[in-house]
Amino acid sequence: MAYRIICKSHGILRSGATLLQVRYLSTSNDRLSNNYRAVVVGGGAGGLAMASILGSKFGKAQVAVVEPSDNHYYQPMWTMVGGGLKTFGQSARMTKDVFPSKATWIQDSAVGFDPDNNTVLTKDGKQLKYDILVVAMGLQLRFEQVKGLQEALDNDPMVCSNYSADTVLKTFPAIQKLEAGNAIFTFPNTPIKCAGAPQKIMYLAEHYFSKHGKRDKINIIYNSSLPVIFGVQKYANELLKIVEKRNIDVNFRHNLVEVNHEKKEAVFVKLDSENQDTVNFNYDFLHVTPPMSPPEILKNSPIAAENGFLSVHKETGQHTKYPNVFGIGDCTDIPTAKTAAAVAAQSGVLKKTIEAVLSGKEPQKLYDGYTSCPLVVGYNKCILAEFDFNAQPLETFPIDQGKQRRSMYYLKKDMMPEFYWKGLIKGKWAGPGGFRKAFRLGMGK
Ligand code: FAD
Ligand code: UQ1
Repeated sequence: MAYRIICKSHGILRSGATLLQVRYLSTSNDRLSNNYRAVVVGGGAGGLAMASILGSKFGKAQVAVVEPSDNHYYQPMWTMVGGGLKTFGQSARMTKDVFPSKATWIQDSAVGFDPDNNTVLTKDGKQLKYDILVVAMGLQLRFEQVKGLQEALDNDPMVCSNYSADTVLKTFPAIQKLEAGNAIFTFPNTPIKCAGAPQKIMYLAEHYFSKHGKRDKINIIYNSSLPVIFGVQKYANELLKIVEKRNIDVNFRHNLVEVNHEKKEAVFVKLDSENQDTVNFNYDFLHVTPPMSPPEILKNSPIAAENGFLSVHKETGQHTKYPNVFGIGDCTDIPTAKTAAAVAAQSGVLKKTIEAVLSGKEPQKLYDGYTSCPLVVGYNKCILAEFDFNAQPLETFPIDQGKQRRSMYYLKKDMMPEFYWKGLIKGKWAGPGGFRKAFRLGMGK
């Protein structure tokens, strides 16, 4: 045996986190028996950020990342790919090229969690033992939950979705091809990542149709399961003005349940109707945001909350029951909007949580729910929404971010990819909190 972790719970702290006592019996390591100081499940935005941080902390080959995919995607760019502003290639890197040098890539999928024995099981039959576990598995796309949708995506060039690597390349050709009729954009009845993205592509499409002289022949329809256009009042007010001015039909509490591509029909349940009535829309173009869920493997595990997401303390990222388990990003039950911007802020907090917990101290740095959604509303305008757990604006810049601005558009289009590739996934970008404080000269939030 290389080393053993003694893991005991020592009560609940003010922050809600649980103290952990970790005592290494030996620090020599035995890779053959798959023992690691840290195992990270998922090598997306949060997984690579934490693997970089933990790799630097624990040293070479002490941190394993379980990630099945050959490719790593900067998903926020898919809005721009769908709008014809970036190529798909610009959003992708080979996993091996972005993987932290001090971590070990296990190209495999996690299929089970045994937190009582500090073990992750993989599809290839490995049993990975850890001192600490970081879960960063993201969300699972559930195209199959909409009847006929996968078939429509496979067969109808006018049905597209920015949400997956397999479908995002359909979006811009479909926007270009549409000459007249109904262009429908949907928002599902589940939590999703980047809750602004279903409408960002709509504004880009609307702008494209206008620029190409076909806007007056196209009806733009936004059918959302939500009762509001956006969850933060300040930005919702501006978006409502935009949809009105640009003559976009918005139908709230409309949930897509079926697509019949042969009839060019999309079926929606009216969620507020007494008998869950359905209504059919003919489409000529359909951009679908699919339902999403926590990954099945996580949902059915002892580390999941009742709703299937990883159960963590929202301010520290530490698991609510297993003190040596931590979570980051979309797969957690942290009650904020699921974005890469949130992952950035969470990575800074989780680094401090893990350091505190490993040294038997109370975590001091607490997450405020910071998240951000750059609401691209056209080919040169963006509203940079930034907010906290209470859906209150938490803006970085000393200007009114409720307004559409060209500067925020270029921040989103040209600067954010750099923040992601060179900062976030290297564990060096913990969000704009420092800038915010500097702009406020240390006053307030
Ligand atoms: P992910 O980055 O999705 O990574 C999860 C990883 O886990 C994946 O690599 C996956 O392969 C792996 N995994 C899954 N199951 C297993 C398993 N069983 N075993 C091992 N590994 C597994 N965010 C913003 O901040 N700003 C934006 O403008 C923005 N726009 C967006 C637009 C679109 C169209 C999309 C799709 C997303 C957008 N986002 C945006 C959201 C952002 O991309 C996500 O919130 C972010 O990637 C979440 O990071 P994560 O690490 O939690 O999950
Ligand atoms: C951010 O930090 C981030 O992560 C890299 C994003 O993901 C792409 C974002 O979209 C945004 C807006 C932020 C926040 C950063 C600033 C400078 C406001």
